[in-house]
Amino acid sequence: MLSSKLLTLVLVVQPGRVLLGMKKRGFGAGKWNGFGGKVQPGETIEEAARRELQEESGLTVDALEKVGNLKFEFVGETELMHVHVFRADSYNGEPTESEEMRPQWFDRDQIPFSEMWADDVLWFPLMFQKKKFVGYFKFQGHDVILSQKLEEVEEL
Ligand code: 6U4
Repeated sequence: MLSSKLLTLVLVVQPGRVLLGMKKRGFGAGKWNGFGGKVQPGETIEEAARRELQEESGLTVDALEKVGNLKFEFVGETELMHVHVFRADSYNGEPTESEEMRPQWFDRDQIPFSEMWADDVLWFPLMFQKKKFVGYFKFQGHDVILSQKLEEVEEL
């Protein structure tokens, strides 16, 4: 049986652009990604999403919209990663580099997918269209997807 670990991921979206962070250390270091991390005991998933966004980018948000539910299996690992994906369309503060992430705005037609997790190119278009989605990706290492399932859903 695979156990699973709860994580969050927040994409801050503005007309024509999205904020990503270069992960400087830890899991996924060297990749551009949204902001997020592990849900701590005693906090809700949304509280964790807000906390991680603030810690890693310096931003706070009023509204977070839940857009995706993604599960990742890594060959050889016994723990699944269950990532709750949120989108924020407005924010407070200025993006600020943290020990973990270096934030940068990217135009929507210049997203650095080749330097991101391989699944992102598949679900970012749904996220931009405010569609909801669920997915399962089986990774070999950190760059190769061996099998995948991704579908749009009405409700999460
Ligand atoms: P700490 O607690 O800082 O040591 P760390 O090992 O750096 O944790 P953490 O908590 O930053 O990891 O969580 C990993 C982040 O990467 C979460 O926001 C989820 C995200 N993530 C993991 N796999 C992903 C994938 N395949 N695609 C994606 N995001 C992924 O877009």
